[in-house]
Amino acid sequence: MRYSVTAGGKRLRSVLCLASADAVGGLRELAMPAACALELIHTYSLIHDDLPAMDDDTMRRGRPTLHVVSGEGIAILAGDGLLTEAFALLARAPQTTDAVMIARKLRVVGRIAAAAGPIGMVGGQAIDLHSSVSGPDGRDTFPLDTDSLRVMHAKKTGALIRVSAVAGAIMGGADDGTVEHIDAAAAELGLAFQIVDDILDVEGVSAHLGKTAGKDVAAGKPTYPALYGLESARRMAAECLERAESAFHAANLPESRLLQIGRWIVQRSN
Ligand code: GRG
Repeated sequence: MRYSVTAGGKRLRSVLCLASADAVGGLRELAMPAACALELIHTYSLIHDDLPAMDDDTMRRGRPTLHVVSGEGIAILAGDGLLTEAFALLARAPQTTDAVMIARKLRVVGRIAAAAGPIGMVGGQAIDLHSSVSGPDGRDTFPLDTDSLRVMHAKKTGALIRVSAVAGAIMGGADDGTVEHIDAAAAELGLAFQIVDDILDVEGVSAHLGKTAGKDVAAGKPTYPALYGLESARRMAAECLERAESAFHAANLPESRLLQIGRWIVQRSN
């Protein structure tokens, strides 16, 4: 667990969570347990995604993947441990007897569980696997069209990014309307992140990415550059940022770190 969590990574989900708490005028320390729990869940998903039964990768965060170093059994257990520990952390911190804070914590637990589980990340990963791997019964794969690709990404990577901003806003004490505007904006940032990740997979160098570049193309996976071309994919990411900006305006948060993070996500592909 420690090997993978301390390997680095951009900490995007944690930073989004803390920036969101800041943006709504909340105390950052109240959002810190959720920020850490989100990183634990994200790291678990990467460990399991890299397993031979899934994406089968040997390099992650600039290091050999966990199953290469410690074996598949330990990699599966490390992922299970990180996921479970994330919810233990959400339950125990911040420690409080205040009814308002307990209610915030419960909402955050429910939303993170939904985002990480079968209607979110796990479901998206299942769609991805089903579309790219023949089943044990030898049945053919089904290729994703552009709409299904969007839904798959919204669940697989978008849901956790989205809930990161939402969790920070809830722990920071935002009202329901603000939380929903932040949710809408973060959905756009999640899509932009995926589009940019696809662009970097085409253009990036493994040493810079910390993972194997060019894998999606080699595997014949439908990606945004493959479906729309590089320039259109870049434009689509920029349009996501514009829509996110409108949602932040609607939330009365026109200039916050959240928007700066959005700009950073999109600029990575330029
Ligand atoms: C195994 C249930 C289960 C889910 C796995 C997130 C995921 C689902 C798979 C990751 C596959 C992948 C490489 C998707 C592209 C976008 C993405 C999530 C990249 C990794 O996130 P970063 O770039 O990683 O934020 P760091 O290492 O910086 O934290």
